[in-house]
Amino acid sequence: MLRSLLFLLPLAGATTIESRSSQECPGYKASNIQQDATSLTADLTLAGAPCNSYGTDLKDLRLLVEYQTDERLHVIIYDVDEEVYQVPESVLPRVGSNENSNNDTVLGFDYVEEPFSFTVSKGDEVLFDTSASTLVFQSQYLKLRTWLPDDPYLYGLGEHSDPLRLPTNNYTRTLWNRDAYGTPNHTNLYGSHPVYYDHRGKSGTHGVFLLNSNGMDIKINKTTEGKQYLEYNALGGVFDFYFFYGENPKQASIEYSKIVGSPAMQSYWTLGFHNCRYGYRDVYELAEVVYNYSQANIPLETMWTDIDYMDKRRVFTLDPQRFPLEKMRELVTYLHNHDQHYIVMVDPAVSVSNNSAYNKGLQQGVFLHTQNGSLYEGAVWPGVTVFPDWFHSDTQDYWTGQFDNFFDAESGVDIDGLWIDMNEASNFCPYPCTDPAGFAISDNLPPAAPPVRPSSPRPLPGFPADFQPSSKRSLKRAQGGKGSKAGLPNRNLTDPPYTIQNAAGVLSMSTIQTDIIHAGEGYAEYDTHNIYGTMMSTASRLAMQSRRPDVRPLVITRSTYAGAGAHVGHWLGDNLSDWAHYRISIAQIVAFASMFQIPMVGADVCGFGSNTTEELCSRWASLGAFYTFYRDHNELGNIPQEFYRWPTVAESARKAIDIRYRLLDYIYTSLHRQSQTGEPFLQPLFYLYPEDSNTFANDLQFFYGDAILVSPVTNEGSTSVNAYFPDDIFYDWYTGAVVRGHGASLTLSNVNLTHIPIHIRGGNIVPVRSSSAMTTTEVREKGFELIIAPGLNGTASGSLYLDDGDSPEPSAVTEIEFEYSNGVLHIQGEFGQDTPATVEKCTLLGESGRTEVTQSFELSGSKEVKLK
Ligand code: MIG
Repeated sequence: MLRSLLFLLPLAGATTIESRSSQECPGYKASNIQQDATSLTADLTLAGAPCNSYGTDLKDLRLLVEYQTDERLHVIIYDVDEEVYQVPESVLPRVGSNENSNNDTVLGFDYVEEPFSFTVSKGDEVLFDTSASTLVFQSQYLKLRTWLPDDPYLYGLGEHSDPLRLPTNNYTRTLWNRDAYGTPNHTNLYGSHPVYYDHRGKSGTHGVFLLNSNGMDIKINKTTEGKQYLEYNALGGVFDFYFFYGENPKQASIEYSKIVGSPAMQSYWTLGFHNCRYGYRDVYELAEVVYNYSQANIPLETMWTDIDYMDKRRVFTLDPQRFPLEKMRELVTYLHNHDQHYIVMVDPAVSVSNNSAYNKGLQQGVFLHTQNGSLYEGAVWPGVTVFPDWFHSDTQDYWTGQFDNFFDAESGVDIDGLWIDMNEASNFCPYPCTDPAGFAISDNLPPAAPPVRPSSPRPLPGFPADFQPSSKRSLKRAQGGKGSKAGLPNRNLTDPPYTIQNAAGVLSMSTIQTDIIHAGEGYAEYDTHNIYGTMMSTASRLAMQSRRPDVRPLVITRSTYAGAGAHVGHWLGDNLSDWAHYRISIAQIVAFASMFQIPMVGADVCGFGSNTTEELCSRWASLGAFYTFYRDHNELGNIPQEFYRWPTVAESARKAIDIRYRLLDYIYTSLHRQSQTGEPFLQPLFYLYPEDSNTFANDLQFFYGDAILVSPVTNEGSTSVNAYFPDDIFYDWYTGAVVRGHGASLTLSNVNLTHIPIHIRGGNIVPVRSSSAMTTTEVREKGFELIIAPGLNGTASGSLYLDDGDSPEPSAVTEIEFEYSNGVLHIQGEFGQDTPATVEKCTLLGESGRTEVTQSFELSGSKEVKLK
């Protein structure tokens, strides 16, 4: 069926360059249309004189449309010669039509031959309609505009710090990965996720993923006539669209996971509380912090160290005075003996003064070179640096070798997880970087280490003698000093004619120069900039796997691209210790976890930059307990903010960690499910109430799995929160009191600084551990309590997944389904583990209060338990 409704809008009053170009460009004409049951192909030929507005118009294109599954349509428009860059399959493996279509295709594709445009619809409803402008496909510019309904509910297009529901007026999302200190809104941040979700209430939710890694501006705006549109303006690549449909937003997220891959499953311990700070002076200070947490009775699962541990900030080195190997090994052994963990940072850039890592890399030829054949040098923390070329066939070997050596369990720093930073990549030497050595960054160095440790440190009971005040240091401390798919030819790879709104300035500013050509196929950095961080992520994950094949590698990265969640988790980078960043972290974590499929995600708790306050840090300590990745991290130079520094913060953390740790198996079960099916764990409110429009823009509350509603206080000085409760039944986590939601906000008051309101959503059974503990290892030894929260219809269900917590492919697993109705709890599933878990108590919530049924039984087989 051809759509006949096609007209070019008169661009009255439009004076911007891109409008002029779209008016002048001829568009394409479709011919040679071939169609079979599941696909359509056509030739697209430039329909007039080239306009060459931002590069050269390509004359001959191909269209391929594939009905890949009932819910997914793939539409790709590419150059006949296939010279134009496409995201390599090694970075994002493509899905095909591997699922059987029942010929029940939900999404329809229609087109107009000339000027070519297409629509994607569901029944009578048009979801995407490119007749909004002429298609432009040039050597350095792609443009496509779709009409949207008025006042659309759009989400996604990360990474950003804007509201969860995207603005619809005069809004530009720039995707160009950037070291974005302070994560300012309306700018490009660390990662690129060119996928948006369009939620249409009852009619469901669809997503549009543009599989393109080039820099781009996506504009959401209205024409002068008030017609709503979304417009892509990309600097290259092809139009490679995946349209996917879900009956609800949750289902749409699941569909997206089928395209970019479902997320990596993390080890159980990674869900514990993590502490970090940039600026820890030496290994003794690390020990002090570990000790202080335990003295304050705040469970610290993992201690982290920033670039401070490095010798002059060179990767794969240790500062011999402040973080000497022997002491580091003692600290790590201490942590491991106490079921605690250790993580350090690694940056991609390698210092030219880093003898071993630099020379080895030179030998293997794995660093980036400029087009004239010289090594490409930039400046990062250690001064002049070179950058690994992840496309070089020996880079994995090089990277794995560095890890094997430096992080060797027997002779090196035996880390349990990895933190990777600066991988946008970040470069302190502004473009054009002609004198990297001139970028002295000594101003940023932490206070110099004292030549010897302060004379009267207090004893740290339980730590090795080396960490005690009177001990003779076993190690001599040095004295003094401080430590040929290159894409189309003839492109301007540093200063393309079309300008995206990169907040850093020109494309190459503060990053790797974009005219660099990579090894191997010869990809240009211009095209692959946005995947640099994800390639480092994958290489680092493989390196971690190689040194410890028996465990799931935890890698937390700053820069991401679509699909990164299959390999890594993400923290939100350099936020600030202010209320705005506290609030926006909610929108950011739910977007990453549900819409981008990177469920292991969190913001720096208490804020990274600038000084936090006791009040903010108290609130944040409890909000952060409901991120999936829960880490306190703070920038050098600001007041320390470990949770034990203030009584209220410590109390808030203890209370929230207690809840989180009791919920660990609920979290683990849900994350396991997401890793298998893509069903999101962290979710915005509208994911569970997709027909309640009051929830569509709510980004100050969220669901922690299907069962838990989190409603933090979000304003400074306030002790109350206006929390929205959909038309459903909820139960106060702390008291069990029923809150019958009526699709309206309720004021929850007297929320003191150490309290965070959470509610169980009716209809759920939540397995919790009977009590918390100081480590996740200890938590795993506790019995269970089943909290049964009947829904409005009186029934409830839930599940529990258990394995060894660590193995990449656990052999013995238990997977249980719980159902509750009419006073009876039904338990069934697979009970593969040797030692069955024990339920110690069932708690039934209801109008008449909490009924506790103390009854101990093993989860060893199907059974029914009478509760009334
Ligand atoms: O240019 O390693 O986002 O978490 O503490 C700053 C020092 C480099 C940025 C990271 C931050 C980290 C800091 N890094």
